[in-house]
Amino acid sequence: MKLRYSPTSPYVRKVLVAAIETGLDKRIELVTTSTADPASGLVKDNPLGKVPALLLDDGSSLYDSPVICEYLDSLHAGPKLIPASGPQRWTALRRQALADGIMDAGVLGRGEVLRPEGEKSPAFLALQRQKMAAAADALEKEAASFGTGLDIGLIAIACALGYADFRYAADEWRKGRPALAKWYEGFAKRPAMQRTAPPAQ
Ligand SMILES: N[C@@H](CCC(=O)N[C@@H](CS)C(=O)NCC(=O)O)C(=O)O
Repeated sequence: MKLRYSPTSPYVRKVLVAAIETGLDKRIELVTTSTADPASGLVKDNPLGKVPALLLDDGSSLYDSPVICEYLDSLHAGPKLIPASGPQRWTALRRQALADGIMDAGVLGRGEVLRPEGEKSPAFLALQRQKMAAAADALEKEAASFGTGLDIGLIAIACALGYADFRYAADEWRKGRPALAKWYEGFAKRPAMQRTAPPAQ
């Protein structure tokens, strides 16, 4: 398998952490892809022109990150990252959706920051930061129940918070969210998180 990859994408990081945690990373070749470069051929693998996209050995491809994570989870015999049924399944998937929403807002906000002067919308950026803060507040309320577990929801949350550190350090998401900060401190020590940290800026 080949993974269309960018070292700064939080969605790619989620896929990589899932792959490492399930021992599948050795079967995945990383293909560094610039989404801004039409010559990369990305749209042939994902018409939306986004990473991650997973190229399967039969020539087909999968996207987006929740679909890729579910596919990877079907390939191994160990403990599943996506519980098969029951409340645990819906909690894990809801948490993944919330964390992916933090990534969505963060990536949209980042796009706004990079716009040329005169085209920036401070109100749009403020709205995205507000969404990130509201989602982090919701996570703080349930962080005490995260424990030392591992599932797709917790992986996604850690990657979203890692992205907040990477691109929105000035927002200091830990302030006023001690339970979330404590949980993240432990989770971020996992080798899979350490190996996939975004590059220093
Ligand atoms: N919902 C998608 C989001 C993927 C996404 O937005 N990736 C960004 C990189 S962080 C991207 O490729 N952006 C390029 C673009 O939107 O043209 C997923 O979960 O995989």
